Amino acid sequence: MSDAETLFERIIAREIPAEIVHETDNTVAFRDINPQARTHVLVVPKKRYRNVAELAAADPALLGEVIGTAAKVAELEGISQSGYRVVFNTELDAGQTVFHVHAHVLGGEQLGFFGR
Ligand code: D5M
Repeated sequence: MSDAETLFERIIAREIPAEIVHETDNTVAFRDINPQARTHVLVVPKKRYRNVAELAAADPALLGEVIGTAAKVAELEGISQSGYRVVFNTELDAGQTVFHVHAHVLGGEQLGFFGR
């Protein structure tokens, strides 16, 4: 990939601190620095793809692992029964700011509707 590195590679490499809540061979989950819900965790594949579309096209099994890690995080956070949302912001209109694909896992309270 020719794009510049993002800070998530540095979190994965433990070069900058983050509160890591779960890790598998291929994914890392850590708390969002600017939480938008009581529980807000990001799940990233260790291998970098720019966005979820690139990940889905290149490695659907790894996308499955990211979703599986999101579900595991929900269990660990105690929100798998009360409910949670998994979001992939994709490119600029969706507000993607870090171009290393990541799933937002949001929950721990009633979430508002979103769109505009
Ligand atoms: O989401 C990018 C998310 O990344 C955004 O919710 C803030 C979060 N972020 C940014 N820097 C950090 C660090 N250092 N630790 C943890 N979380 C961080 P996007 O979907 O691209 O808008």
